[in-house]
This record gives sequence, structure tokens and C-alpha cells, in this order.
Amino acid sequence: MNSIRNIVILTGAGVSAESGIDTFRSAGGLWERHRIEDVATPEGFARDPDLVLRFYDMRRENIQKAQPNAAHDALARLDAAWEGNLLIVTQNVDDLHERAGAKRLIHMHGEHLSAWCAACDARTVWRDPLAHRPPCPACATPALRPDVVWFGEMPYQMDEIDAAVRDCDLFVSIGTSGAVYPAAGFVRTARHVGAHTLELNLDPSQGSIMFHECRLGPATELVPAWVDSLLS
Ligand code: BJW
Repeated sequence: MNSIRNIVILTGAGVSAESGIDTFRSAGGLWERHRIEDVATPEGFARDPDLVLRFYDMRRENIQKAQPNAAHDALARLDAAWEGNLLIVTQNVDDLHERAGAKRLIHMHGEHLSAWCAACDARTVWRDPLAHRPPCPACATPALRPDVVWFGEMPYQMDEIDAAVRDCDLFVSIGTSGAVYPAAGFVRTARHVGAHTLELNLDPSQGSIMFHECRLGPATELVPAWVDSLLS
């Protein structure tokens, strides 16, 4: 591996699993109990907004009780110490990376603690339920929805992410199944530009074969060990 200066780290639900937050596709995950098309598409929301708002109210409450784990802490430590470019791109909508102290962070699939008004487009920090249709603080219309990216919607800050992946020397994917695009395609771009690619995961992802290196185990063990070796 040549010397590393620019790092992109993609994280998924596995990085928060040991904080007690459900993954989507693992055994017992959210998609075993809820149909994706009912709760994670704009069409599902249009059909049954009460169901979708209750699903997100329950998860918003749960994430506020959860605490960052050793993997979030290690990534925040790396963010603070790394002098080159570094970007953590999380698919997670929880706030555990920032609560651990990470600063160079993009939430490509949105955030639980943000509400988006379908009437005036304003975004508001939001910790409370939405199912009772509270008014938007900006325009008073009761048209708030979770500020998350559903299937068929465009993930956030794609230009910034794409530029970082195209400029990285090291791409690391942590705790994601590689089932959802465009995130699942970042490793291909990173390889195309000559970056070293590393997967840290409990089980191999769908795109595991694309990575130069794959280390298997729980994020709370693998991530601190990897960060220690990078900083030593
Ligand atoms: C541990 C662990 C431990 C467990 N330690 N690890 C056909 C082909 C290709 C693409 C498409 C297609 N048809 C449609 C598409 C596009 C579609 C898509 O990808 N569909 C797939 C089903 C194929 N994508 C979209 O629609 C996206 N938008 C889009 O493409 O716009 C157009 C566009 C064009 C060009 C450029 C850019 C864009 C939007 C996707 C939105 C995804 N939204 C969700 C919900 C967000 C809100 C919410 O949280 O409710 O995002 S779905 C869900 O999946 C969530 C996650 O972020 C995402 C990924 O899941 P993740 O994180 O990988 O979790 P799991 O559960 O799948 O995996 C857990 C992993 O953890 C496993 O690997 C375990 O091993 C591991 N693990 N414990 C370490 N302790």
C-alpha cells in the first residue's frame, strides 16, 4: 500500500448494532418486521402516513436512549488526529458518530433528529414524535416528515461524496451489507482511482469480493484495532 493521505470511511447499520440499534437486513433486523415498500418509500408514506410516522417515532425514541460504542469513539479519534483529508460517510440516520465527536461527517440517508416540511421545504432539528402532525415551526403547516432518504429518493450531498471517493487513497467500509446503491458502488469508484479498499464487517457484504482486504468481526473490536494501527 502506498502512503495514505486521503481517507473515505463508509459506515452502515453494523457500526451502531452494538449500541442496541437494529440493523435492517441481519437476522431479527427491521426488514423482518416491516415491509420496505410500506415504510421506506415515498409511495408507502403517501398510502399510510400514520404507519410510517409511527415507525420513525419509535426509532427516533430508541436512538435517543442509545450511546456511542467503541467503534464510533475510535472513528472520532481518527477524525481528530488525521492530518490529511478524511470523510466519514454514514448511511445511518442515528447521531452516534457526532455524539462520539466526529466532525468530518455526511449523513447520506438523512437524520432521525431532523424533520422536513413538505409544504415550505424547511428543515428543523426534531427530537419529538411526528405522528400527531405537529405544525412546521417555519410555516405552521402540519406537513412534517422524517428527514430521511427513502428508496427512489436522491441521497444527500452526493457531489461532495463523489469528489471525496474519487480523491481517496484508502476507502474503508464498515458494517454495511452492500445491498443499497449508490453507497454499494463507492468501492468500485475507489478501486477505479487506485485506492486501497478495506472492509470491516461481521459478515462479508454483497460486494466483498471488490475489496482488497476484508476483516471479519464485531465493529467494537475491529474498528479500534484498525484505527490504532493506522495512527501508530
Ligand atoms: C455488523 C455488526 C457488528 C451487524 N459489527 N458489523 C437495481 C440495481 C441497483 C440499484 C437499484 C436497483 N433498483 C433500485 C435501485 C436504487 C435503490 C437501491 O439500491 N435498491 C436496492 C434494493 C437494489 N437505491 C435508491 O433508491 C437510493 N436512491 C437512488 O439510487 O437515487 C438515484 C441516484 C442515482 C445516481 C446517483 C445517486 C442516486 C436511495 C436509497 C435509500 C435507502 N434508505 C434506507 C432507509 C433510510 C432511512 C431509515 O433509516 O429508515 O437506508 S434503506 C436502509 O438500507 C437504510 C440503510 O442506510 C441502508 C443500508 O443498510 P445497511 O446499513 O447496509 O444495513 P444492513 O442491515 O443491510 O446491513 C447491516 C450490516 O451490518 C451487515 O453487513 C452485517 O454484517 C453488519 N453487522 N452487526 C459489524 N456488531
